[in-house]
Amino acid sequence: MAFRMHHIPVCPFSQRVEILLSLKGMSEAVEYNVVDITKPRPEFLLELTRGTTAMPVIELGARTPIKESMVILKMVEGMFPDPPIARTDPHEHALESILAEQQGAFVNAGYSMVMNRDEAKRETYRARILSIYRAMNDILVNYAPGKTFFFERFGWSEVIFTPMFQRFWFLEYYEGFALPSGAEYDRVRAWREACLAEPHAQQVSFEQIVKLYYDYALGAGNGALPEGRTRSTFVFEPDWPARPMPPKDKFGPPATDAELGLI
Ligand SMILES: N[C@@H](CCC(=O)N[C@@H](CS)C(=O)NCC(=O)O)C(=O)O
Repeated sequence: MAFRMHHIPVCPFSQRVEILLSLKGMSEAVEYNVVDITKPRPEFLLELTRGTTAMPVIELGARTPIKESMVILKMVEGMFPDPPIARTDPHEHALESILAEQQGAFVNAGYSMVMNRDEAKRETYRARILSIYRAMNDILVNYAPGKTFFFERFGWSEVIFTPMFQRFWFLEYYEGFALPSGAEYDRVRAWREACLAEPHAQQVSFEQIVKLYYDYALGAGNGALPEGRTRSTFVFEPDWPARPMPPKDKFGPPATDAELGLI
């Protein structure tokens, strides 16, 4: 069945679906509609989502549209089972799901860290994401020993986490965050690096993420405008390659529209 995906530029949740389809050799099976997050959602889209504004949402002809990336991934895997990306053996799928279950806490920790505007709380956010990295390291050590990916190739849990590893480049840039050295992180570090190198997951770049997510570092998410600005870093024009790199110091003087190359 042909379907249409409504998404916002560089949305990691939509990228999960794009990676899954690419692994299945089915990138062309989807028609993409890019939504400008800096403008109110069109009425037809709010009807599809029954009022919520988060993307992605998948339209499937006359059938009820589906939202929530994890739900969409499971549906796509079920609709297009060949080649399987999730493990087909239920026990093996349960194992990879133990790691996948960490995704909500991980997403939350990374986004709240970049958006934090209280300098005194920086360490608290750093400690929180590190504790999740350690939990992921433990899961990998215990349930996927002796490998790089969870199983022998880039699969289900890798599809789920890779877009987040890429978004969290914004932590590297705006928070100076890097995984500490040591055995508590070595396994998850190797896993993360292998995920980032996957050819089917190269939809975004470091520069693009850092430029587009500057407003998040100022505490303004989802296309909202930081104080004193008239254009969001999520606008389509001027496109990100033409803009300079934003200032790294998120607690320093905020950059203007002009300094960000937005006007
Ligand atoms: N839990 C949702 C989260 C989706 C989400 O937060 N999407 C963001 C873009 S990355 C969005 O559409 N934000 C705009 C909004 O919420 O209005 C999923 O997994 O699909």
